[in-house]
Amino acid sequence: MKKILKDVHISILLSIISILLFLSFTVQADEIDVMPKVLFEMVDPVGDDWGPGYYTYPQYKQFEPHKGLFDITYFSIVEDGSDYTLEFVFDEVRNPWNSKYNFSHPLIELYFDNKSGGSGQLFRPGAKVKFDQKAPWDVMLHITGWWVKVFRPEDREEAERSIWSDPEDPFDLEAAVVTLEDKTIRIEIEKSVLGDLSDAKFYLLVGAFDSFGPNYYRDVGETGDDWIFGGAVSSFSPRVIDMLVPAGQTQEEVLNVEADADEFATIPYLRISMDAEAPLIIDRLFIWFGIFVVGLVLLIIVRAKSKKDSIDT
Ligand SMILES: [Ca+2]
Ligand SMILES: [Ca+2]
Repeated sequence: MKKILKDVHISILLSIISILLFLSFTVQADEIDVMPKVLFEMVDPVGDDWGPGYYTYPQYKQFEPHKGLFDITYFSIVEDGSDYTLEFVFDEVRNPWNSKYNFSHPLIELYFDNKSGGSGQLFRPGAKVKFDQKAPWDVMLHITGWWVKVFRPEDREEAERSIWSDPEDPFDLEAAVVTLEDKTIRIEIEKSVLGDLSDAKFYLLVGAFDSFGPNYYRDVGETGDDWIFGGAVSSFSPRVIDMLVPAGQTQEEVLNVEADADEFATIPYLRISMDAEAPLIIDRLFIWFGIFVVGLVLLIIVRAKSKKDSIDT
């Protein structure tokens, strides 16, 4: 009878340890899933909304204060449950043309390479740059104060047919939640729209929105005027006003073309890497391992004690 009771105790103890172990695994795993994860963040210099370093602002009063309106200073991608949240901070945000999302000036294009294959060309040529052929893109976001659109390389032909005021535009991502808080534009997009970004490469271009401009980019001429930028040296001069570049390179070098250029400037990609998350996961592995060891030691003690008791009786 005493032996049966001891066996029951051991079984109960084993069950409790198993449940604790199980809970510790599931709780930790849930936390990892639920906690927002910063996949990428980067600051960009203030005062570089000048393309290759020498573009001049359009002069009309709706571009006052003639600085900062296209100057991205921070960008991040956060994975939060089933969404990605993109944050773009600008040095100055104004809305003289009463856009839907409360910012009138920047046109943002984000190209992601997160699959094999893809396109090495701009979706539409407005930006006048070319991509690093090592990172062909698979999905891109085209963002203005009036819309967030998502395109894939195979959408080119159909996109040509759609116009910006089309209420039935199939590329308009109406489900995207766009908010402006001070000078931060925040966009929440369902992960499934973009696909997995945890190991993606990407390009981020900032132009100036112009509803009549080439592919909505405000033009850059040799000399600027009320409505266009000045400073182009060739027909290959980019219409990119600010951008992110990887460490070791400068935007001014990347976007510069010479007067006798015969091709567009090649822009480098940035990489999203989950390396920063590794220490967190390793920490948790240590916690799990610790719990496992404690459980194992308890089990050995109980076993030894029960063995000793049975010898004693
Ligand atoms: Ca900047
Ligand atoms: Ca920049």
